[in-house]
Amino acid sequence: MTIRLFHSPASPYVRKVMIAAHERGVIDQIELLASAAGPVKRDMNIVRHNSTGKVPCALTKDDTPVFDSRVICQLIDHMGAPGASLYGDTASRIRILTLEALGDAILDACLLCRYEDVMRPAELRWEDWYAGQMAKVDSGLDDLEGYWFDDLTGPFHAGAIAAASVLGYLDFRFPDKDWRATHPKLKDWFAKVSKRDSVIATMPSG
Ligand SMILES: N[C@@H](CCC(=O)N[C@@H](CS)C(=O)NCC(=O)O)C(=O)O
Repeated sequence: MTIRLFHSPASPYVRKVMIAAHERGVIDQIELLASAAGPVKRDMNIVRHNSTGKVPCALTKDDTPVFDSRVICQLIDHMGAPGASLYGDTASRIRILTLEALGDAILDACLLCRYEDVMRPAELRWEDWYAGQMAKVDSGLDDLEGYWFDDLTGPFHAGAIAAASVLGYLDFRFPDKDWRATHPKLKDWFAKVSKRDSVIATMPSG
C-alpha cells in the first residue's frame, strides 16, 4: 500500500509518523504532499480532506483521509512486516498508547506556546495562560522522567517515538529551555535514541 501524506518538516506530529515509517521500513511507501497548515491562515487543500486543517493527514489510494498522528502511526504499523509492531503485544498495548497520548498532550501544550510566541499580537498575550501551558510541558516531562521512564527503555515503540518527538521539538523551537538539567534520565535516553537512523533522518527544519 502507498499513502500520500500532508507533511511539514517542522511538525513534531508529522515527525512521529515519519519516524514510525522509518522504523517499520515503509518510508518508500509514503509520498509527501507539501502543505501550509496554520491555525489562522488555513490550508484549504488539507481542509478538503481533514476538516481540522491539521497535519499530519494521510490519504489512501482512494482519497480516504486518515488522521491524526496517532491513527496514522497505527496505519503505518499495519503497513510494516507482520511479526513486529510499534504497539508491542496485547499486554503492553494500552500502556504504549497511553504513553503516546502523554507525548501528544505535551506537544499540544508546546504548540500552543509556540503559536503564542510567533502568532499572537503582543497586546493580546496572556502571560498566565502561557505559563499554564508551559507548566503542562514541565509536569509532562517530570512524568516521563519519573513514572514512565521504565516504559521508554527497551523497544522503540510508538510511545517512545512520541517522547522522542517531544524532546526533539523542545530543542528545535525552545532551545533556551534547559530540560536536560532537570531531567537527567531523559537526557541520556534522548542522546541514545538520537543515534537511530529514523531519528536522524527526520530532524526538524523550517
Ligand atoms: N492531534 C493532532 C495535532 C496535529 C497538529 O496540531 N498539527 C499542527 C502542526 S504541528 C497543525 O496542523 N496546526 C494547524 C492548526 O492548528 O490549524 C495530531 O496528533 O496529528
